[in-house]
Amino acid sequence: MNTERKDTMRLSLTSRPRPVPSSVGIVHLGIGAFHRAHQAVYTEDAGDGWGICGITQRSATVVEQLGPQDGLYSVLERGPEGASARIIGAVREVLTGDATAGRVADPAVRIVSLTVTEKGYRHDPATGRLRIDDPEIRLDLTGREPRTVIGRLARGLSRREAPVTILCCDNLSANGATLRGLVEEYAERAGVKITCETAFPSTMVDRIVPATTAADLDEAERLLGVRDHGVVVTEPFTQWVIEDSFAAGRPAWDEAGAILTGDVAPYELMKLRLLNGSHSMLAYLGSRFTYVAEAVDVLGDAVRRYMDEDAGPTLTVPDGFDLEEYKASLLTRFANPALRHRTAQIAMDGSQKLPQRLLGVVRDRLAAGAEPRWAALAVAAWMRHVQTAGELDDPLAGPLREAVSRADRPDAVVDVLLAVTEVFGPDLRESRVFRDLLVEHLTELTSGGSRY
Ligand code: CS2
Repeated sequence: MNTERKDTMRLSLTSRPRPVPSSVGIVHLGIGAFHRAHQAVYTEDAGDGWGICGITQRSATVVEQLGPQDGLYSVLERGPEGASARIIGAVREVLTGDATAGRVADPAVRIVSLTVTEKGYRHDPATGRLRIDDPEIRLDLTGREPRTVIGRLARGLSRREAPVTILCCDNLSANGATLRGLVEEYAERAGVKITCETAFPSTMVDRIVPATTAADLDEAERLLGVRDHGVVVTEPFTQWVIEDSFAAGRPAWDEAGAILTGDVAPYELMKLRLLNGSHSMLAYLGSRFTYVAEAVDVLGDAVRRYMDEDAGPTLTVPDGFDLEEYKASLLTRFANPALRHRTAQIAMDGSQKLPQRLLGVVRDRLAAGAEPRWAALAVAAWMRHVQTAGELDDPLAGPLREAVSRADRPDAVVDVLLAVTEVFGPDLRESRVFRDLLVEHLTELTSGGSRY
């Protein structure tokens, strides 16, 4: 970033008018902390002048934080050896969701990227298909000005002619193809025609980004000498694997360390099942701990066995990739004591996360005639969480709570939850092996007799 923009930040974040965005080639939907600590940093490091217009789909806080700072913010990296901070200038504009369709239609925009979290897609997590019974999707389909991400995206695409790449950066299986399917299904149902050329490459994104705390704001101020209201905090590690299939060019993200490849699937499966699967296991089995680093200290062995015995055998390892070293590095990353990543942050939205993190592992192991003992332990811990969490933060909280209210004994809880097909599909409740493992684990977790 040039010195002049950095000085703008020092000048603070006062009330200078925002410069007219001249080089916005990327519109990003969902400009939360993850995007700012990940794709925006790669875009900055690519150094070839692409700017980002960030659009928040939910809270307007980020507009209040970054608007007066000309889009500038700092990334605070916390490693075991200490912290460092840098200012990022790739974000040129920050807008609220109602601007989405207009900006997606803008011919100067060549990439529309997304981090809207799993539930932001309003899809059925087990099948990846659009939930047409979702109340907001239903309303969008009545022809109102769309308010869902998919509705807004489809509306914007239908208004453009120039080619564009839609780049999904959320933790979903086959995220590019899944997003294409959702947009096409929506467009068909809404009677909207999309005629521009589009590409939907898949990506694997990885960087742990806990919610920013007051202590992080203070630490960044100490390091930078300026108060930044938009600090994001993260670990030193970062990884981005992108399918190299773009309709209208891209930044030189490879120059910034991203891996551009023909096939993202092996990386994606590895990351979803090993990192995210272990994360969810730690969050539910370790819900008595506030932070992941504390949970992994006690539950590291169980996580390791999940990786070695259940997830590992289901993976195709990319050529030249060292799986043992990857698994070990995950445990080291989770144990980073400086990161203060809350287990509760990961426990959110379990219904949307379980299928691609744990249930694919379960299916593959069952098909191979094996018992997915550790994956089942993680799923049973989620069931216990559904039963006992004071407030269940999940888009399916209503049906899940209603289901467990009809059951008391562990075997009954397992049966009512396995019947939630949005999560388990129609097939998993048919597996005697899986059901028995769940009942065994949930019985132990309920009686307090579990080693975990
Ligand atoms: C986490 C992820 O909150 C969660 O569910 O598992 O956000 C995780 O930290 C990232 O995917 C790491 O790349």
